Amino acid sequence: PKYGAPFLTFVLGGPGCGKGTQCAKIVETFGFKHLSAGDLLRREIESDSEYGSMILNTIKEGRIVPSEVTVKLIQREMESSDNQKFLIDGFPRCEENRRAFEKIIGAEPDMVLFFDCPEDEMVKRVLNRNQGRIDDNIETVKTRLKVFEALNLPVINYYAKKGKLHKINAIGSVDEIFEQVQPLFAAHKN
Ligand code: UP5
Ligand code: MG
Repeated sequence: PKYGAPFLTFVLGGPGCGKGTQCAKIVETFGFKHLSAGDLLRREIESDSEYGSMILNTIKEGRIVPSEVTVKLIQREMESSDNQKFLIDGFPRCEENRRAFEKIIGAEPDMVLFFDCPEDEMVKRVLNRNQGRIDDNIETVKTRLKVFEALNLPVINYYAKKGKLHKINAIGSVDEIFEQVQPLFAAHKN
């Protein structure tokens, strides 16, 4: 049995801003469980999931997978984890995602990080990544940026109004950026 509410952090920012990279450092230093929504969806494509081809096509186009699918994957990971400190990376991507999470999980994030990065830098990082992701091409990146601006920025603004948003300047070295991140987790020092 799990006692008490989990501690939830949403990690947001445009494509290639460095969410996954900074999450790895937070895990290392503060012992959080990292749940990348994109990684969970890519894993679902690799499994025999009935949603596999739909997810693949949606990611290939840089659009957003239906909320029910993504929230179920996140819920499954949360419920099977012993760790109650979660970093939810790359989700919620739109207001509908946010509302579905609140409804299905019945919780809101304790804090939200926003890695603020100029578009040209994000494009450069994505195109230099070279890990064979089907969405790391200039055409899809353009759509990912548009979708981020139109649908994810409203979610970021929502959390800013709620006083939960921590905006981080995502330009600089990985360590320089982590210098800004670290103090936000001071209460979770092991
Ligand atoms: N890098 C990192 N930090 C750097 C720094 N400070 N200086 C220089 N280089 C730096 O980093 C990207 C690259 O930059 C890496 O090569 C890294 O070494 C370098 P990374 O940490 O991977 O950035 P991240 O923000 O995680 O980039 P990612 O591409 O994963 O972000 P996206 O938000 O685009 O991708 P995600 O995997 O979250 O989603 C992919 C797709 O899945 C979406 O487009 C969507 O179609 C779908 N999706 C949903 O539908 N719903 C969801 O809820 C989630 C995803
Ligand atoms: Mg990522």
